[in-house]
Amino acid sequence: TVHTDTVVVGLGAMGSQALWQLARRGVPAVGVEQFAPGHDRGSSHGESRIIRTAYVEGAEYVPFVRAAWEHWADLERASGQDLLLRTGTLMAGAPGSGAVTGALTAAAHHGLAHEHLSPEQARARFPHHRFAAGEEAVVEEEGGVLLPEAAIGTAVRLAREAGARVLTEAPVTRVVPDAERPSVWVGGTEIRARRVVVTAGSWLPRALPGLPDLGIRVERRVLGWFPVTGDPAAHSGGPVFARDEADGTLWYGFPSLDGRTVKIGVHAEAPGSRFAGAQWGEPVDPDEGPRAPDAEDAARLGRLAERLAGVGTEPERMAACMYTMTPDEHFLIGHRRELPGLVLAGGFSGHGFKFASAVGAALADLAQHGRTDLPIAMFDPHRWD
Ligand code: PYC
Repeated sequence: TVHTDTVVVGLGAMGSQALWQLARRGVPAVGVEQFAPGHDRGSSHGESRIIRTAYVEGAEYVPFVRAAWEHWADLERASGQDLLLRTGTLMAGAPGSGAVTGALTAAAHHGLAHEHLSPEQARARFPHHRFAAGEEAVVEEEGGVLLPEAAIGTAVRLAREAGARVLTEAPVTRVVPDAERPSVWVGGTEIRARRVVVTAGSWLPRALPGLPDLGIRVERRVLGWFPVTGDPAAHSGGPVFARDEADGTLWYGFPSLDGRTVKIGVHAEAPGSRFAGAQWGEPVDPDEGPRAPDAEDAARLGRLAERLAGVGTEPERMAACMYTMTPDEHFLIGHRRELPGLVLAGGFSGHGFKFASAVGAALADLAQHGRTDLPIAMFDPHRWD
């Protein structure tokens, strides 16, 4: 039996940050990862993630995303690595669409610097986007691209350097809740701790059989990299973007990071589309992983690539990943009374990565002190009681 203060189960986006936060505070900690940190079998691969501030999913996220910006800067300072490219954000859609009104509402509530562009202004400012008639835009400077694999690798490296023990290729076979001495089993080895943080991504319900059914659902998503055929400067210099189509499709993309390709993906399919599945997207068993991208995915994404100018419509490559959805698409961070001694974070519903730096700090606070000053009340895992 190994003894430590805190075990972190899962070293993806959230767990890697939690482990670093614990280790830098001098807390003896062990991180356990079933694959290798930065792997491509979960929800934290694909080279780029968006960070934005005028939060479309709810103005109440803004204080937390501000904390995340600070913690990302802290990780960059501590590591000497560039992990966040500041590009600004473009949100576009019809007047009254979710992306436009959500961004405007968040900006108004929190006094965020932004511009609201008419369709003519949007066209003139972003000629590398083909907007539909009437599509307007909200632009904010506080947006950018996070590098997920580098962020995870860096946090794990710093955690190790600060004294954390890291077990990789180490599937957890059991997590045993206990108010005083919870434990984690890795094969035949028991790791006993004061607290266990469970950040198992799409595997969260599987890792915690005692967790009641909260309606968590794992879904497939596909990303595509499309060749830049026009002016590479237009696609390299632009902001990250989210576009809300008239049929309800919400898709997103990045400026070119390699000068040759742009990455795009669909966040939410139009309700009722054959891609949307019964309720949301196509369900996935996390142990099997999402189906590999196919010709239908290429055609689906290619139709969106047509809405960019100077970009080919055949993807150079694609990747599949998983979203772990909660019924309200808000996160789960905190305690569950059926799981004493455990702190959990999950259900990031396809928009969590940008918060990982602040989630890590909140999890370290919860593991150490049972509470945090970070604004996570809306993510209470008991909110549906
Ligand atoms: O939260 O910005 C976001 C995002 C982009 C793609 C998926 N989620």
